[in-house]
Amino acid sequence: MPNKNDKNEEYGAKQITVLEGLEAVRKRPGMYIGTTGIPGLHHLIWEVVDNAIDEAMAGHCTEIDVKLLPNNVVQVTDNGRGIPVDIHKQYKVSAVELVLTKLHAGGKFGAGGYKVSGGLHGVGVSVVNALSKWLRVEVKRDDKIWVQEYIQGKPQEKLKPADKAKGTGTTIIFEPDPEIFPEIAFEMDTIITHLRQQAYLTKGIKVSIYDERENGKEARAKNKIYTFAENVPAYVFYFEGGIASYAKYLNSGKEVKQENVFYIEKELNEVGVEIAVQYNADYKETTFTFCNNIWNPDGGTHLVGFKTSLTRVLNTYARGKGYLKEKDENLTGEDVREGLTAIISVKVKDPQFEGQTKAKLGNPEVRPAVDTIFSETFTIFLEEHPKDAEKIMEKSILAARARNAARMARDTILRKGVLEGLTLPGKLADCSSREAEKSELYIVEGDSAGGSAKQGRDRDYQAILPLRGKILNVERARLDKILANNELKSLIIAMGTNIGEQFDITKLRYNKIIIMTDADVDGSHIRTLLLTFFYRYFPEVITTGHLYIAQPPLFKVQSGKQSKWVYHEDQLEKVVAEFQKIKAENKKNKKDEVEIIEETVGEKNSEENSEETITSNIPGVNIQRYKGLGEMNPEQLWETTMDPAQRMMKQVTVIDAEKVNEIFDILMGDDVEPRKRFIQTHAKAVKNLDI
Ligand code: 0RA
Repeated sequence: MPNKNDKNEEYGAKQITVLEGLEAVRKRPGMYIGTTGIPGLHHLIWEVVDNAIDEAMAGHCTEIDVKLLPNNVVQVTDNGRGIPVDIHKQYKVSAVELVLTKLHAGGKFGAGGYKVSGGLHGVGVSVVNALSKWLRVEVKRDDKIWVQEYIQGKPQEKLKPADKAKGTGTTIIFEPDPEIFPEIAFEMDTIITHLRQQAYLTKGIKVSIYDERENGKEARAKNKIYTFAENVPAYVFYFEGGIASYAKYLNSGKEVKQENVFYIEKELNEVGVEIAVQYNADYKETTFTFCNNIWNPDGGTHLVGFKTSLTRVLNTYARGKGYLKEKDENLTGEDVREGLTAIISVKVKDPQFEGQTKAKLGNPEVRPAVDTIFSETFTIFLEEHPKDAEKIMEKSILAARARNAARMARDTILRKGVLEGLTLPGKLADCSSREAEKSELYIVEGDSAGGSAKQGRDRDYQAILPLRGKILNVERARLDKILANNELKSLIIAMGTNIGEQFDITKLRYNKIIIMTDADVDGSHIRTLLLTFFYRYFPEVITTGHLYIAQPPLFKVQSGKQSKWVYHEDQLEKVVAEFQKIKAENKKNKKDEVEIIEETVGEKNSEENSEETITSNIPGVNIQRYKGLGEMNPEQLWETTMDPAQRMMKQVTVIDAEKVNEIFDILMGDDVEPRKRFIQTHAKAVKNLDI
């Protein structure tokens, strides 16, 4: 630990502005690391590692060690050149101190080359220093080891040589400042995932991760995957093949359609381009784009260049080799991207990111660079690997055929007017109002609940559409199949908006569309299927705020003549406690009478509905669990779930469309593995799983 009483050196005017810069970071950390929550905390590690990766990209570093130590201390060591130790002429302090105290100072010294900095992170190690309770830097250079310590960004002494040492490298040890970060809890999984990705993107780098926290052993034992020995890395990542290994990793467990992974690394007009491609037998496309090792989830100019090039090259090849005849249409971008796994990683000098989340690359020079390099080299690849080329061709042409067949089917169906002018489905109990503004459509699971809802509703403005059993999983189904499904067809007709190209939101017949399913596993499955259906085919119904999920109660708590509906697991305890209090008060007032009532109610319930009644620890307070809508009579259903004055509803929003999409893919797509993994990792969050 640094000593607070050490006399600081005299600072020149420039050095003072430097420290004011770090004060600004401490005042508004969010501006520099996004958030002071858990992601921001991990950001500190990424920042230090980024600097080591910069050294690796410049060809000077081969190993990075990341250690989690006791008391929230993190240590990152690299074998790069070491931060320069000489005194900077202008600032009159060591370069080490400048790098650690001046915002964005790192790049000043670099002899050209690409920097990770300038992207989403890339704020510089000085930000880590500013946000650390203390930080120690050790630099091996000039056969010495140089050391300096800081407290909240302020140097405690000058940089000093401490010992003799061979080789070069930098170690940064820091403890995030609890004054800045309300919670300090590093997550091994987050660190592993990020560093694995960085290792893939930096060919030949060896990244080792150690967990040496006090509770590290325990955490490792619990997770089973980490090693038990001290000083042995929990994980080591080293990928000779770089992103080619990454593509293989993404395709592991899948049937691949290409024996040889396509891989190229080349530079054109100062843009470094690295691309890996391997097709698999799925329908889905998996493309990851990076600029200077920063993931760009929204793509950008590199993605556009790649897509155009891929479509053009495969069409040229298909025509040249006779896979496509003169009369045939060109393959579309979507055709050639079915089952594609691709990694596109570019390095540019001055990266520009666009969009609200800075997730999209904007540099215009990147597009032609990627296009040219990929076109030239992928054409050669196809010529040199005719078997792989044939498989890619077969796959793309099959996709094109399926697309045409679906379009033709849809055209005929739409021409025949499957939806237009059709009378409302018989199962629909429509409301009397014709004013969409005040009308509501309840989509109800099962006929029996549908019956209760029909009886319980206000028929003036509430319509009921019962759905029988499980509806079609629309994730993989094409439009023609959806239109042939009676449950979904009824729903589309009832909504009145039509579907696909004919969709028109202004024709929506109800202001609120409310999904009402049971509070069990089946119910949540049907709800997910319906959400997928809306998300894929009626996103506008969601974005314009018309889709809702009804919230039927989970329990009824009863004591004597009083009862209360409970809608959330968390509220149960509170409500039971309330009843206990009331009961105690009643007891005080009219002791005998209450006791008699208790006994009758308790007995009656347990006889009638023995399975559903959970007797609470408090005698005379009954908790009844409601598993299905069908267990409520029409009046109860109205009172608890449908009456606008009392009901609870969740409005469905697409806050993070990407995320919803991903979860839908995982839960509804073809791959069983990710679904299993998702369910396993989220299983803990599901209380009272009802199987
Ligand atoms: C400035 C200039 C040079 C390297 C570095 C900074 C550097 C910073 C960090 C942070 C963690 N590890 C690091 N490794 C290097 C270039 C050095 C030279 O030209 O000799």
